[in-house]
Order: sequence, then structure tokens, then C-alpha cells
Amino acid sequence: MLKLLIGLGVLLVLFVLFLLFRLGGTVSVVKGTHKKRETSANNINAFLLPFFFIVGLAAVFWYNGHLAEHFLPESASEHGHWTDELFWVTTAIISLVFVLTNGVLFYFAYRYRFREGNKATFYPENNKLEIIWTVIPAIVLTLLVLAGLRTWGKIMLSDIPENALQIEIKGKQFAWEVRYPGKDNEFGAYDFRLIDATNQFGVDFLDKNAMDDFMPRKIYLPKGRPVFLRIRAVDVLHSVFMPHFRLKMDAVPGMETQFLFTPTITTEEMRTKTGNPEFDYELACTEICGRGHFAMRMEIVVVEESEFDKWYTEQTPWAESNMDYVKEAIQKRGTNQAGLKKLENKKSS
Ligand SMILES: [Cu+2]
Repeated sequence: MLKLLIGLGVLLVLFVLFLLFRLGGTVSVVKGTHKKRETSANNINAFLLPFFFIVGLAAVFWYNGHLAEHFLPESASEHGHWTDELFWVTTAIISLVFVLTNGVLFYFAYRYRFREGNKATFYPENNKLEIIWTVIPAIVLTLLVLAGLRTWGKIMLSDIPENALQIEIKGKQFAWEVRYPGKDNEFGAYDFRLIDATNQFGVDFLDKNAMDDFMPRKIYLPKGRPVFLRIRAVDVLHSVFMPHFRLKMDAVPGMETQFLFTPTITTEEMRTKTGNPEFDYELACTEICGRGHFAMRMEIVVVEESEFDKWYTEQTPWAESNMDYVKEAIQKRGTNQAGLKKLENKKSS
């Protein structure tokens, strides 16, 4: 309803302006001034230029103010604050320059509108002005790019800390799967040729490190501890997107990508912060990867480190809950006596 009213209002304003324009023409004919080259239409148009600029700008700021409630909440990762800061500094500079330059542009169109007897000044060049508006943007842009590069380096090139939790994320049409390395903190080897309906990760059970790997339905993360993601895809390009952590990294078939970050706010804390008791972090796919793309969502739960450790030890290794499959796989392809023994012990205990 409101939209309809606004639409009608805009139409009405346009209609009134049109009438004024026609009226101006008629009056000038009656007055006998229509021979003059400076008409009221010229003045109205000159006035409308800055008028629409101001109205349009006000509407943009008003609309953006209303959009703010859809913005992401405070970053839940350490590096997210750096990228947010970069984003807002850049946006502020761009907005300021946009308002200034366009303000001048529309004001000049009004100020120097055609008037009877006015004569244009011949002004072919001004080197000083040219230098100023080349050098200042060059310096500002260089500083912005350097700041961006520094931040990128800090996020992407830092060493993986000893205590980092390693998680493997695999994208496929159309689901995410995650693998934790288990108690030994070492992932078992994998081979894409071993992928089948049961063994979705293609884990190689001839590797003893594979025996305690587990694949939960949700991603659990410890607050305050670095997390190292190892990202893979099996079919097409997918993209690991965790907006609340300001994290995005493509999942590429045949090539492992990675991301190191530190969660700083637990799910519970974020629920309090956002005032939304149903808030959940999520992993989504940002690559339009096919028909079921929308289904690529996985919940992320951030908990305090002690709670995380408890959860971690409670998880059942995949090999344990798929014992028959693993035994068969091992017998078919070779030996992993240590692994088999471990499984047997589990069974008898
Ligand atoms: Cu996808």
C-alpha cells in the first residue's frame, strides 16, 4: 500500500512539473517574450538538476539506513574485524568523493545555466588542476591497496599454529561434508578413486591415521583456538562461505585450498548479541554449482574450548560405525594389521 502511495506521489509530482513547464511556455507567448532564447524551461531544468540530486541522495541514505538491520552482526572471527575495517574505510572514502564530485557537477550545471548575455570563458587547460586530481586519487588508492595487501597477507600467509584444529571440508553436488582428524590429530590419507556410496570422503583405510577420523553432521568449533580448514571439492567448483566469520574460499576439484581463522564469539554469545535466540552460524555455498545449490548449507556451532574438547572425545570414529565396510576395504586392497587390530579391540571392549 505504502509503495503504491509513493508511486502515485511520484507520478503526481512529475505531472505538476509538466504542467508548470507548459504554463511557462504559454505565459512567455502571452508576454511576447518567447522570442528570447532564455526560457523558463531552461531555468526549470537548471533547477531540477541539483533538486533531483539532493532528493536522490537523501533517498539513498534513507534507504541504506533501513537496510542496516539486514547487515551481518559483528564479526565472529579475529580477521573479520580487519576486513570490516577495510570495507568501511573504503566505503567512507568512496561515498565522500561521490557526494563531493557529483554535488559539484550538478551545482555547476545549475550555476552556469544559459542566461541571456552570458558568454562562456575559453578555458582549454589547467596543468595545476590536472596534477591535483591525478596525484591525490593516486595516493589515496595506493594507500588503500597497500592496506588491503597487508591485511590479505596477515590473513592468508600466516603460519599454521601448533595448537590449530584441522578440519577437512568437502563440497559435492549437493552437500558439505566435514572430517575431523580424531584423537591422533592426523587425517587418514584419501584418494578420490576410493569414493563410493558409503565412503564419501574416499578415505584410505590402509592408513592407520584414518581409523579415528570422524565425520559429524554439524561443524563444531572451539572459541579462541585457531582453526585450519582444508577444503576440497569432488565434482564442480563450490565455495566455502561462512559470512559471520567473514570467510570465503573456493572449493576446487583436484586442488586443496585452505583457510586459517580464529572464532571469537560462541553461538550462545552471538544469540545474546543479536537478541535472536534462534541464531545459528552457517556454512553456505557461494558458487552457483547446480540445481541443488540452495541445499548446500551446514550448521556451525561455536562453543567454549572445554565444551569443545568434551564433544571431540565423545565422537565415534567413522571406521567404528562402519566396521564391516572398513574390514572389507582393507582385505580387498591390502593390509593394515594395526588398524584392524584396533577395530577388533574396540569390538570386544
Ligand atoms: Cu556448491
